[in-house]
Amino acid sequence: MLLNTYEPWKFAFSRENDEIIEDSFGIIGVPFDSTTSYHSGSRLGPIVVREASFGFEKYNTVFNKDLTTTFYDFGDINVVPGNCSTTCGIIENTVNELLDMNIKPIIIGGEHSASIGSVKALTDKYGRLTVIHLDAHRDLAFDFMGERHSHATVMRRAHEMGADLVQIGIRSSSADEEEFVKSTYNIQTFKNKDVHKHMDALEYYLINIDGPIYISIDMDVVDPSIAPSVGNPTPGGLFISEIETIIQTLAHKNVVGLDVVETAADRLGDNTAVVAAKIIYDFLTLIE
Ligand SMILES: [Mn+2]
Repeated sequence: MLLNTYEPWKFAFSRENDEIIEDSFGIIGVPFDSTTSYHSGSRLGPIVVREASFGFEKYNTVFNKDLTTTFYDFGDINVVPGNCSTTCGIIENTVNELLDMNIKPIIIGGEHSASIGSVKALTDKYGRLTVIHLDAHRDLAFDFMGERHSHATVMRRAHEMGADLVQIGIRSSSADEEEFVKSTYNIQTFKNKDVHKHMDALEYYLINIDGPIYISIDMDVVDPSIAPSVGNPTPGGLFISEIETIIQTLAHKNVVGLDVVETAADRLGDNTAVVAAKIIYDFLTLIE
């Protein structure tokens, strides 16, 4: 009998984790979408993104490079449905466990609030982070309908933890969020059209960042014609080649963690899941 069984519960090309090699990367899934305000469904993101990862080949032809980075897939965390702050605490604890093993986290969401837990753990370890935030939205509300732990407040919480923010692909925000950005000195913005027309300026800015970097990618930063299955689809988004350039630029920097969140797909082979998997695959191919 000849059987070929792939493991869609683990990201393609991930290593068995019976023997951990330090200074590597560890994937964790966060199947949680309790504060989603529009399209729900991102709790299934970790499954569909992992499954989509099996569509890629180990040699990354775009970058002429083999995927040789050591990384593990530790599975999904146990979320507490309906309780965002407790779930963020579990994410923080899990990321701390990875950091104790000298493993850098890659989180597959799930709603964007997952970043609150990982940014907290990484800030405790490294001190002040620069968070490179790719998103259609600023996510800078102080609270969302009274909730401080929410997918709409995540970057405000990161800012409170001392992070410098670089927001890329922005094309939707509130007047309060714009006022907040003006009132503070350490939030840099590259709106969608800045990326389309002035990629060289963005690359120059990213290359010159010092210190530890955390990358947080809300899949709604991508144009909805390419990645429609997200919580809040917003027209006018980035294209694949632009995301590739941004990842390639950051791969030379001190990136201490990545999350790719808000994939709200419930179907294998979904476009958005494929794009999310490609972003993680490109990152793992390029990171040094
Ligand atoms: Mn968003």
